Amino acid sequence: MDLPRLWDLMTATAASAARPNFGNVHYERRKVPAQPLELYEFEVCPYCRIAREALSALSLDPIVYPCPKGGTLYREKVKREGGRYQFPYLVDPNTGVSMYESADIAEYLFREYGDGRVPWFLRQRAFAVSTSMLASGFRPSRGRHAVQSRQPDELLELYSYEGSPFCRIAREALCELELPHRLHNVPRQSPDREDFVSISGKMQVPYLLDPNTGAQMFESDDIRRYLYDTYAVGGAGN
Ligand SMILES: N[C@@H](CCC(=O)N[C@@H](CS)C(=O)NCC(=O)O)C(=O)O
Repeated sequence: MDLPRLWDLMTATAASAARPNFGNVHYERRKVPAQPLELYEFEVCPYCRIAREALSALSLDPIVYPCPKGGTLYREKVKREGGRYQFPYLVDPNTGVSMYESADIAEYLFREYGDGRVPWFLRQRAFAVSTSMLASGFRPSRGRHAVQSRQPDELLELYSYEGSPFCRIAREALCELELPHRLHNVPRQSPDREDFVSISGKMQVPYLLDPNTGAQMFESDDIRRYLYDTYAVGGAGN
């Protein structure tokens, strides 16, 4: 294993350890949204992590519109519709609700799609924010800044759950390249795991499907390289 890869794995694992297992286990889901939720966010943002953990714990599959710093594709929509650049920003086309504020998003998701009880690791606000900041601190430059990209015609699909260090590496690349994707959350005990395994052949995440090219792959390192080679202007995985 080369040094950059080792460093990636060490820092991504440290980030996961700062929020150990939060969002990695399924919580009761009372219903599945008929139309996908939309999440505007960027990976390194600690508040966005809180929203992603809530979605992951409920095995909800939002369309993620990455909004890294310097991004030109989806940030404007948030400003136009919500009134300011602030992330995370959730849109629920099923109820017509849209909102900022990670705590409100977590509360809304558990009320609308869960059993109404927000897990302690999201409810204890000071704890949630400080440990989420710590997690981001281990990989401060990944999933933060936009890299110029070609946009795919169809949404990419990523199977993931929030606390996996390998999934983080894949999500960072999607974020940096501003690639919108359907994020399929399959935490432990998720009722959606069976369907996932019937598609992928085995229970392993991250798993990327690109309907634009037919590519499908496990392995975070391969996913990052593939995304940069295919979509970064000028190519070149990093
Ligand atoms: N209280 C908000 C704080 C959100 C926040 O400060 N987000 C930062 C990113 S971490 C932001 O939107 N900054 C503006 C920008 O990135 O342009 C929450 O919990 O959602």
